[in-house]
Amino acid sequence: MLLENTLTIDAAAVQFAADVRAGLDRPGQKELSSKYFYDPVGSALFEAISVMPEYGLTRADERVLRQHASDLASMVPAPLLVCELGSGSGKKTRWILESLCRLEPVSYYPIEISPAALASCERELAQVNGLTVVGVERDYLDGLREVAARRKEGTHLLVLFLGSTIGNFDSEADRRFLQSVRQTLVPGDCLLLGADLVKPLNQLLAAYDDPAGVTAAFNLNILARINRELDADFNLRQFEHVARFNEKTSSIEMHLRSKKPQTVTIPRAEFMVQFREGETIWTESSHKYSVAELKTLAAASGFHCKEQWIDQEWQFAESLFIAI
Ligand code: AVI
Repeated sequence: MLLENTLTIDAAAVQFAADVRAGLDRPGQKELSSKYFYDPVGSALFEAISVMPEYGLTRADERVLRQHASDLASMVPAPLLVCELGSGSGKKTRWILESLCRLEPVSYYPIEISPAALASCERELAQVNGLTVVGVERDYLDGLREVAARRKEGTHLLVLFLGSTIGNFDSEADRRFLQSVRQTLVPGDCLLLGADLVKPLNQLLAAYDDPAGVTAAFNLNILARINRELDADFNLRQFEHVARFNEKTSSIEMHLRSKKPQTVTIPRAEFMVQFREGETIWTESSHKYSVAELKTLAAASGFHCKEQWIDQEWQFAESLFIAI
């Protein structure tokens, strides 16, 4: 067992090194995948971002779920298994689960690769009456397939994909991902998708470049992580956080800009990389949807959009998709 764990950790480190090398070795735009933001430091910084006054996304997500949880509960079929892609802290999911449990007992399967996140979600939801929580330590699609395989005949699935994580997928990858989700479902199963909507530019830029520098620290931490895990020698003070809106793709892009010409060594990736002054590493895209685009996305991935609840304070949509 110990050996198996060690191998898993090593495999993740090897993958991280390979991805860092491939991303920084690209001709043209250098890239690092935003999935590598979320080590323990990055996850804590993301928690801090989500309470920043400039970043309304997380609060909007929670507000819509709280306001419309009982509407949702009345629209989904029973009996039901609930699974969530990414357990988060479990805080906002509580509203939905409590409403569902008022109607009948519910089994809830948070799917998450981080055992620490699963444990805190289980703690958060332990007191909900009528709820059984079964953590699934897998990536999203493998975990979903596993839960789908466990369901009894006649039981429907409600898949939760909240927090606008869908917006961090590469362009077109959102549709491909939802198509893969759809393939694990049967007609009548449901997907509740949380997605951030397009909003005024000044509001978006402040959300991704807050004056206290929390988002900058979140972005720079990816370089600190490469230093910690791959023995690299990035000097974080020689890079700066950049957030800009790409009108064509309707996305906020985060980059790290090199303040001067420099060379960085990454021993565990057996790699050395040079930066020109002003050159950037593209670290994240956060797509901002329109309401109509979400309906089109549903249709393109095998769903019908049955209902949309929109937060008016911070344009954010919770869409209920039904598998057709
Ligand atoms: C997790 N995800 C939806 C966040 C977003 O807004 O795209 C990640 C984030 N990046 C910067 N701030 C927050």
